[in-house]
Amino acid sequence: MYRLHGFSQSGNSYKAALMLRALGVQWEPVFVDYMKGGQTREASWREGVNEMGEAPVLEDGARRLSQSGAILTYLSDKYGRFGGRNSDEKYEVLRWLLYDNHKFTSYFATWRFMKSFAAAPPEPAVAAFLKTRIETAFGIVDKHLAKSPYVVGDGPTIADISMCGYLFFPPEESGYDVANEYPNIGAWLQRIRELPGWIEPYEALPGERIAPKW
Ligand SMILES: N[C@@H](CCC(=O)N[C@@H](CS)C(=O)NCC(=O)O)C(=O)O
Repeated sequence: MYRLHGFSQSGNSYKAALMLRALGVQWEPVFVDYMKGGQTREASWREGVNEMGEAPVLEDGARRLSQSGAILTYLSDKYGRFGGRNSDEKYEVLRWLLYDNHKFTSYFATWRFMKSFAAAPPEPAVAAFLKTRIETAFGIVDKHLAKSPYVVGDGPTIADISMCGYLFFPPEESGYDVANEYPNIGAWLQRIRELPGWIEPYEALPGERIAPKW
């Protein structure tokens, strides 16, 4: 039985939850009270769960892994699924995982957090910077998906599971209706929705729903 430390607002945790569900393996969530309790900042949590102070964390027996990209890669290697069909595809998957963590998920997740959940609204200059970075990355991915049904090759991989992690949250949380503004991303999200085990992010992991603040 795997244990996944995470919470419902966390798209990075959702990536790991989607993978566990796509694999059809047994797992249980461990709620991380990040939104109200700031649990990941506690010294005891960092010592006992993840020194990086981040969710998700996956426990597989005595093994403990953080970083959604490492978790996805570990599970993909363990079950021989969603990793690409050959060595060329495997490196393509790694290439998109790195792009996702740096440019695609990270600016968007930061922006959504500031817009919906932070204590104060984002400064205009910060908002402008993040929005430029988001829209550039979304444009690149939309163009890529015009020529390919999935991020790598013609079947789903952990690159898809990683990159979709924040895109199923309600548009009002980010102010972007991504599926409509970027049609190839929209069509790809529909394909992902049809994968076995797919679930809405707020159904995947525990955590009280919080209305957007700004
Ligand atoms: N690159 C990491 C990012 C993880 C991450 O930023 N997690 C957020 C929740 S979605 C977190 O725990 N943030 C705590 C903090 O930044 O203090 C991953 O993919 O797992």
